[in-house]
Amino acid sequence: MNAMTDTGHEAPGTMTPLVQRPAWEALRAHHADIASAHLRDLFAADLTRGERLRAEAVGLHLDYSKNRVTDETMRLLVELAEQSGLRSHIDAMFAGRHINISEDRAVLHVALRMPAGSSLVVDGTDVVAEVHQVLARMGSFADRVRRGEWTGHTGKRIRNVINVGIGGSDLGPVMAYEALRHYSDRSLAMRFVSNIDSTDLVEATRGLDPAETLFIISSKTFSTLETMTNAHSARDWVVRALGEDSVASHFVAVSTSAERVEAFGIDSSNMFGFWDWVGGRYSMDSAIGLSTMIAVGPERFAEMLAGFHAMDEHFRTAPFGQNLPVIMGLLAVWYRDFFGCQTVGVMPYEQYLKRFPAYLQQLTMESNGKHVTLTGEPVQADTGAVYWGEPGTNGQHSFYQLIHQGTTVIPVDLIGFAKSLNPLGEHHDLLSSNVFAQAKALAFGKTADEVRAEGSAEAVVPQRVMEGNRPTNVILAEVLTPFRLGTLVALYEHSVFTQGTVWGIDSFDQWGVELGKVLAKQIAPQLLCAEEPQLDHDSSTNELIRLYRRLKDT
Ligand code: G6Q
Repeated sequence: MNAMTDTGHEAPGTMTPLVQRPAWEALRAHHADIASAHLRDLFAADLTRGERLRAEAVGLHLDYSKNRVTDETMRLLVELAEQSGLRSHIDAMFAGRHINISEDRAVLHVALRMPAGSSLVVDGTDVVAEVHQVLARMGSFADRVRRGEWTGHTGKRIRNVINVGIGGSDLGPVMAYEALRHYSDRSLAMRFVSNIDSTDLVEATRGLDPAETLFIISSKTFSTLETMTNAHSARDWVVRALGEDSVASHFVAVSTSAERVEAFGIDSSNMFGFWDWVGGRYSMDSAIGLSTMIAVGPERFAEMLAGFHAMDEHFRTAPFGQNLPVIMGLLAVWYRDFFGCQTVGVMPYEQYLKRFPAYLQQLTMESNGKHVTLTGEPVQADTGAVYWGEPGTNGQHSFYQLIHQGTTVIPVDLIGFAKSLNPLGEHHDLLSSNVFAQAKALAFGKTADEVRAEGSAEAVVPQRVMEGNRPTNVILAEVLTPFRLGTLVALYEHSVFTQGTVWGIDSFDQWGVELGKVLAKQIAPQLLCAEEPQLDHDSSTNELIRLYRRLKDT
């Protein structure tokens, strides 16, 4: 038994290095055996494979039979999870230990969705009680806006709500708003401003009446350059039209810093707080979700939280071999490290999930794009893959060609629903037929003999052959609801956690984004100043700055 620290991690130096874990070594040997096995043969040799290699939890069905695995692979992957301390790491997260080592913080997004009345005491404080106090304040505020009781400075009803935030304070709110648009109050226009590019704010406010517009300034730190620049410009836009004392009626804040919120001019009674144990990319179900709650109402928001919590409980308690996030996380490790796959495609066959891939990019890549372990050693295997995707069927008419016939293997998650929220003729069955068709085509392809049997000219047989053996997960559920969205996001959150635990990295810091920010702060004055600045960057950066200054002065 390895020694544990109070962070819930194996004590530094006591965890067997990744590549020396017996399961890793066994997987390496096993991979050599099955790497060339074709899904056609695996299915032909095992008629119940498609009935067996599947799992279900809280209404999400995962068919992972079209992956390049056997029962033995799955057994070894589960062993790898065990030998990587996944069980104790899960327990440590749920107990509020400081598993975000490099920032010395607890990682408790799971507390954001614990039901009222439950309790999680961290450092002497019941965080669940605090969460529900904030939820109650958000709920009454959201209701007042939705009922027209919260009015603007001139007494007009609020018709437009603009969330100003970036990264974790934007991608979750945008994704959730789009995903739950069906359930939203259509009399409210919801918009989102993130980019420091002024076009974003200018286009978002174009044609709007400031007297009917409410800004939610969403920033954990309330110091992020993009958000604060946009917030000040938004404030100017309101004040120009309605006067200085209109700010209180048109601005609310979501932040952990009451001091900075007040310095901006927003009364702290109009601030909704959260805590440093909520990472930005894990914050859509904290007060950062205020725009979501205004759009769909507190009851729907609570349903979404219940979905998150249901998946949390599944992840916390289910045996690894039947645990959806664990299975998906382990498969991700299998492809990344043993097949060398560099990217993963996520294709929702649900138009409302059009921003889900963009949301997942941050969740997966900011979390697991790490090069050292928790103890600062170079990580011994490749970490986080590039996640990307588009809704189906659109992607089929653009980039799927490369997935089918390119020279690189791209594992794909296909997400489908049995019911449409907007049934119209045969649309939905036609859409869904593509989910199953793509999974089948990717797995089984088309052999040269099959191409010839179709009467193809011999000269183009090679072009028309589809190799197949392209892995997919098919995730299927009944219909997209707030509850379902919660389960889906939590599925990927915990898959990321599983991968990060195997790699022994800190999935909850993001030091890699700092350097660029610091350099931009140094360069900005050199672009803004009237006099030609003294430049001491590398010759390329110097030249680019000079060129930019010349071009902007022409
Ligand atoms: C997420 C990151 C990052 C963060 C943004 C916005 O995990 O920390 O994307 O969410 O930089 O930060 P603020 O909310 O502090 O403005």
